[in-house]
Amino acid sequence: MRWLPLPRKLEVSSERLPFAGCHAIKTPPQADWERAVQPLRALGDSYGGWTAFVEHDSSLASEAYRLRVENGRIYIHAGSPRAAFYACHTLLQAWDTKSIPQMTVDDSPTLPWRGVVEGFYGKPWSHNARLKMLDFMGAHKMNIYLYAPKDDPYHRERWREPYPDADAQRLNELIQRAHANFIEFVFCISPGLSMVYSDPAEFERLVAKIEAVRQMGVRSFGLLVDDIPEELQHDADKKAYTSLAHAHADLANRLRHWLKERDPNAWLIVCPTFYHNRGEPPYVRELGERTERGISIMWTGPKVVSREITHEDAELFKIAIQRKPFVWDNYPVNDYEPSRLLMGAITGRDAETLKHLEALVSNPMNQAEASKVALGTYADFLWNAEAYEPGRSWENAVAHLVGEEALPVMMEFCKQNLWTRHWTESPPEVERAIEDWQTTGDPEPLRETLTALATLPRRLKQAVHYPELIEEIEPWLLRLEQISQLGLELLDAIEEESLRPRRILSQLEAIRETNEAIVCDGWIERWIRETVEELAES
Ligand code: LTM
Repeated sequence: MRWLPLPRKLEVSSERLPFAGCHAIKTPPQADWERAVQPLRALGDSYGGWTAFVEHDSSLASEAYRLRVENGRIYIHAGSPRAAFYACHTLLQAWDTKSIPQMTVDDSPTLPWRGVVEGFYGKPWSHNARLKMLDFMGAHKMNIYLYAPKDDPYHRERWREPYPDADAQRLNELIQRAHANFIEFVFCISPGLSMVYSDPAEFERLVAKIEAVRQMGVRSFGLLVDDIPEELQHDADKKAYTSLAHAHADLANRLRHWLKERDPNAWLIVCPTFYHNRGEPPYVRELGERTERGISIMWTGPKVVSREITHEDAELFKIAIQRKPFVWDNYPVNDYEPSRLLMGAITGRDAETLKHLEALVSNPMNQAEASKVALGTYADFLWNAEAYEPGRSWENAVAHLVGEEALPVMMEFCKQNLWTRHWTESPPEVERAIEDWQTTGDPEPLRETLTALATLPRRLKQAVHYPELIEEIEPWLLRLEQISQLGLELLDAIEEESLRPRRILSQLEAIRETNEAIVCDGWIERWIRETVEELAES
């Protein structure tokens, strides 16, 4: 069984029982419980006589559940409908389409809020990709999605304007899909590039935009003032406020009051202008001081892209803002280096860090499907951080994405795509093969490595039956094939003493010009250039 996330306590018998669905599912009467068992209901009725008994257990924490599978009977005790929904997904992970094992599970999450912020620059996800992402999140026990694509004009540049009807309808569909998956949908707005914070008419425009989304059933909103000028811009604001933090806190407090008057369960989350530090900037302290305690404050860790977020970092920021930070985690986002993919597991955070956080949301890549490798590992880490093992989680996330048969070849691909300038890992395997060739002069091991890389795209396309994923990673597959082939040509030319340096270098240039994707952290390109230049000189 490949658990993602790994349940906290689990006893699974080796005996499997034939199972193809339930003929009866007994739930508490409220509609939310019926929604919770939809994953089980979707299997259809079986003639095997299985019955599921789903009960609310108020002694359990809100997302905690107990699941027991016996022959013919499934018992779910859940702290809430969402917890029952998670129990159903745990059951589905144990199901191989024919049978399930007898088992007992006792489960609950490490962190209360776990999810995704679609908060990157560049091409936003398609509507369909978003719908699928919400299903993926629900199935992996993630419970919060922040809608904040920087390049949705109505989110940022044109924040004052209402969404056109077609966009509003799509937004509504997303909200309903989030609801079906027990995901908190947070609509974010970024007015900071142009808003006159002190102008009441501007506030009215902001809340008019928010009201339209509230009417669709949303109660949670994000006020994002990241990546805007670090000083007040408008004369009226300079007169009304003593600082940028003063203006942001005043706006956030007013907006929260407005929201709470309409819905006591409303939630406001603010992303500040200084969002990466250890709480040192006066802005952060002032914002913490002035914003009401119920408002959440986001943080990306000590850096914009934080390779590590330690519990000491989190504690310092927590003290500065006088509440637990809501982490906007910039991994596996690749908008700052779109030539790269980040296909690894999340590392550099641990269970101790999570103790100081209110929430953690991952900001993913422009490639929604490919992001699900890292996101699968986030789902695992955030649910059961105490047992998190990045290597195991990585394999499980890849297996969940492409299936067991394609796992080895997809892992091979992932291992060639782990680096950006902010996200360091140990060098790719090909680097060792290059070094060995340089010290021993034996071309065979390097030839073998390059051949494996050159054939990887073909092998992967044969094994992975997932058109949306293949389409997203196509430039990286092409680059892998092209550059490894050129490396092999170089090895042949050296061996045959027929090297034509200009030809190799112009081929290298042609690859670069036609395809910006970078694989293996660019090691093969560097090796080809340096080797050709050295040989041409000598
Ligand atoms: O991280 C934050 C809060 N804002 C932006 C993101 O929109 C962007 O995706 C990341 C990565 O480039 N960096 C930011 O500063």
